[in-house]
Amino acid sequence: IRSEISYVMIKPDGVQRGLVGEIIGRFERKGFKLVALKLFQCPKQVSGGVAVGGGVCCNCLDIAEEHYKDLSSKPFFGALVEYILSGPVVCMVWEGAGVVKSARKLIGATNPLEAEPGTIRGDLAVQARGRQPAWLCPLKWPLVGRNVVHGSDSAENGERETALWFGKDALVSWEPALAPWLIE
Ligand code: DAT
Ligand code: MG
Repeated sequence: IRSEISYVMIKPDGVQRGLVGEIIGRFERKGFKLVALKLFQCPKQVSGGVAVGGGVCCNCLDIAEEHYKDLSSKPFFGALVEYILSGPVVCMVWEGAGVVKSARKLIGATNPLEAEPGTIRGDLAVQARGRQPAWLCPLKWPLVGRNVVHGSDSAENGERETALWFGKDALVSWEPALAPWLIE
């Protein structure tokens, strides 16, 4: 039986800004165990040379919508799902007792302007409130979407999101050599 897992994803803004190493490094230094990792890009859906469905492949759309299903009634849901598929993301799974809550603390508050210094969002992001490109925010909703990283909000969602992005049995089982120096 394995301990708790958190699904952590570096969003397109984090990848584009070259923050992948910085973000992975924070979880690594903390001492959690990396059990899955991939760079993922939604394949563009093209029919007859023309992008269909906003150019986003149906399967990825299902994954992204399922990932954020708790927010499906929000006015920014469409923009959020579109954004998360707009470029490469880094998907990872971190394991350890208490990892879900701890990862959320490392990540910081949803709105980067409110996130404490020392957290990923607090140190590395500002909120995208204000004028947005129309494709990103047709409703002129104040976005907090460019907050560089996602982390599961419960152990159940850690399992659910991991299955969603990685499928079953994707986790690597290994014993870090440093384990006895991290956990008594
Ligand atoms: P978190 O990512 O901190 O778990 P969440 O699950 O409430 O936050 O929301 C998921 C993402 O949706 C969040 O990272 C950015 C976007 N979002 C949340 N609230 C928003 C809002 N009021 N306007 C625009 N985007 C929002
Ligand atoms: Mg969330």
